[in-house]
Amino acid sequence: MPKFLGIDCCTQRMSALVLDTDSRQIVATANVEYSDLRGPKESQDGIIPSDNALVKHSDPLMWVDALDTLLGRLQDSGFRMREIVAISGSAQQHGTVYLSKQFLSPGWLKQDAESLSDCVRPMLSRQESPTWMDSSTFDECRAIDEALGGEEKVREKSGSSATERFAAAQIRQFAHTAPEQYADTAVIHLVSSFLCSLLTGTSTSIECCDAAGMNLMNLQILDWDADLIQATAPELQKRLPEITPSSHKVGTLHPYFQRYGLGPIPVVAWTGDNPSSLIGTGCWKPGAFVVSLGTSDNFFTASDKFITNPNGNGHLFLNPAGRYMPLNCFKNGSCARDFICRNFKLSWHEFDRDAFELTTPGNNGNIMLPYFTDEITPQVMNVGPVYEGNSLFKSFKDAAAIVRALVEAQAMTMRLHTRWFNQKVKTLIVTGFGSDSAGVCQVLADVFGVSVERLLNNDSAAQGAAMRAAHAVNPELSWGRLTKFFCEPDTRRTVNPVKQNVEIYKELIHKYAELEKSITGVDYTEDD
Ligand code: XUL
Repeated sequence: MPKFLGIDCCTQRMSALVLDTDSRQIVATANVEYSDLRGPKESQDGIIPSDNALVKHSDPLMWVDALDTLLGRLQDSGFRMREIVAISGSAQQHGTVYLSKQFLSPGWLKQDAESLSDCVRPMLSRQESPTWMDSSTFDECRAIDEALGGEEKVREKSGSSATERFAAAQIRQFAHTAPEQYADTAVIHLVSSFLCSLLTGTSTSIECCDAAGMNLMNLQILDWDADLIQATAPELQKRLPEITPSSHKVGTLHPYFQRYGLGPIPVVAWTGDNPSSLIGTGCWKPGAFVVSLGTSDNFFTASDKFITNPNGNGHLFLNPAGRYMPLNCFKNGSCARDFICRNFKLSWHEFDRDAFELTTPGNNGNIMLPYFTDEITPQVMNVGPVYEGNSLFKSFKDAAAIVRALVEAQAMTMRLHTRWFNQKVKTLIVTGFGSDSAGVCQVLADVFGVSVERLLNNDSAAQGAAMRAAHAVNPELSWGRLTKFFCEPDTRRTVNPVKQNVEIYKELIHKYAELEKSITGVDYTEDD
């Protein structure tokens, strides 16, 4: 019976999941929290501590060690690894890994090596990888805009305005601040293509949907864009791998992985976590909308049209099933939810259930802007939540009111800033580890005025990776069939909107937009 392995490398953990396309079931899973790992530099939730709050780098060897540990744990779970017939993966988008010329010649991964990191360590031309959380590249973005003749020109080509957390700005900063290390860099990978390369033991190409999040690819020609490359860094073209279609088999699993009981199976190109979730939730056809509540919150859908947001918030990526994928990323997602839990010593259960029982929709007029760290949508660099409401609330003492204010704000900002998708939202599919919360799902249903559905499995990125592996090696496993097998909603957990609450939020969203304008100085309601 054919089994397909999908791996997802997210900000705080790496997970694996095996799909059986005959029994239509998940037959094995494994997880590694980066905080469990010994070895990598001291990291906070996968991020290296820095004095500059805008700098968010990770140790690439942490991901490398996580891959070894993850496969070991999957094998230790007793699952028969030999039954796996293909493998693919996904990773946090936008982050970059810098490697020396040795990475380009085959032979660096030895079958009998002690560990993957022993082989990779000597080839890192930069010890740290900037991640999607990094926002230290404002100046680099403006320089790229200027070189192209305006931010709209960058957007027309790449689907996004020059964006702080994207690969181009990260590379430009590195090339300018560390020219010698840049000169020693022979190849620059995304996190996804780097991890995929470890599986084959060769430097693989970059998958097109994840390449779309770099500000370097031209979405019309589906190839690197000469002007964007020129604006980013000297001699960058020769440092970039080729771009490959999403279902491309990039190679065969290296014999190093025999130690985990895996045979010489096809490795399918890895993509970004969000494009992978688009597949893993079964929302690859226009009409279905996904809210992914992970480290960040993301709102995305499939689209047949090339659309971008004139006000610059939001991105157009590619859909692994073909055409496009508009997306907005809200950085404060679980960072803000976790902050409130820690600050008020609330368990997730108290956050999720008690807080919503103790308060009412609309929160008696108490609203908040949810910026506990700098925000991507809308762009806010000044950190610190902003409140409007009664004095008890302002003094930051009423935990239940704060929880509701945060969750209502997160849902309203999502609604406000995704209107540029220009599609009517009929249902929301909510996924990611935050999707377990009935309270959060009810607020989303009421703010959007539509039903919220959840799937049986909320690790949709790893599931999407396994589905992509299956589709690539057996085209008879069409997207439609795979969706039917693995993405049926769990109807017992569907949350329907409450009419009275929908009316409350229709009013409240205007007040929220006003409060937001008082901070950003921009009236996003006009052009969103
Ligand atoms: C999307 C984004 C994040 C990362 C991390 O643009 O930056 O969702 O992919 O998950």
